[in-house]
Amino acid sequence: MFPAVSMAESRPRVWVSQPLFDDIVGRLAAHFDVRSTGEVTEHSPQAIADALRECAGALITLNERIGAREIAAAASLRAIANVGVGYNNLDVAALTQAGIVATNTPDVLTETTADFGFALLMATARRVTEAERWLREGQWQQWSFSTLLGADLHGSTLGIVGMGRIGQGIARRARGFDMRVLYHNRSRLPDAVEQECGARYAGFDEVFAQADHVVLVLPYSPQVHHLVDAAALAKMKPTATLVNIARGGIVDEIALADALANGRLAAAGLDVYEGEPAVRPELLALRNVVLTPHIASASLATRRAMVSLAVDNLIAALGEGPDAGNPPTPVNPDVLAAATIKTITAKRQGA
Ligand code: 8YV
Repeated sequence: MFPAVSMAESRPRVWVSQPLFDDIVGRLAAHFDVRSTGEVTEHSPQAIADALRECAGALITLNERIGAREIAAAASLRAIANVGVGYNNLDVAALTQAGIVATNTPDVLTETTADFGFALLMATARRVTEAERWLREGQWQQWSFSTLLGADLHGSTLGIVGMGRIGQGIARRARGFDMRVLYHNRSRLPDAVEQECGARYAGFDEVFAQADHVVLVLPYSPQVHHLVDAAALAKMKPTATLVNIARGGIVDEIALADALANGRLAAAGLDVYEGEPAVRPELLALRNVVLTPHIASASLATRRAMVSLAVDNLIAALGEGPDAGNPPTPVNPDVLAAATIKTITAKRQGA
């Protein structure tokens, strides 16, 4: 089922869950017996558990959810390298408890994702995709001076919820558009960073009430599930736009579709959905929502950089290569010391 890239049976086995970039993933073959899926595959939890059973490590994407059930029979599993900065597909507590290192791919995607957040914001506020559909449908003959009127970005107030690296990148871009930037975050940023971003800290309610455009860039956790619900949407100006490039579960999509359908919100731009790859029919039916298929980090250079970082992480987390024992971007660094000991022991025992 899994064609082997390398057949060196004595070496630790790793699983690559999806086709990524062969030339980059090929670096794993210098250290490991690599099993890869070969084609884009929707893996069931059982298939993931089966694939992990004999593995020391895995290179996976956001489409693979890995928790206690998937690792239960994976006695030799020591590292999971996620290709993505967000890692809500991983049960980090379960991995940590099992002494398995988890890694992600921050930084390399920051600017590309901020670019896309801005692109989606502009497309949403200025109704770009709706206008293209209108033109292709041959409606230009019906043009009037008030056709497809949108909202300005320049001079408006931008609200950013989640002011990590990507949120800060969006704020820096907003300066070029003379926008006033309010942000809400778990903690307030140092003054110097606020100044560099030209952003002012505000409460969640204030951001939602004052912003002409709100962009969501916060990490998903159960605590922020449906953070943007009917009550939050009701605080927004009816002329406002909402953009989500974080995770679908942060927004109550039914409440959003209702607000968009009933003129309580002007428009939304969504790159992420609660039931990906499914998109709710209520959203698909609306004209005033721009829908993209989770592509915020999808520039060629950045996707390659993400895979490269994930490969570096996996090699190092499994005790190989120049950074053996020190993967560049672990998400549960606490297990690293213990995992290093486990790796050395396993190596000594010839596992
Ligand atoms: C995805 C992302 O990784 O990094 C993240 O957290 O959401 C994206 O960069 C990418 O779209 C592949 O699913």
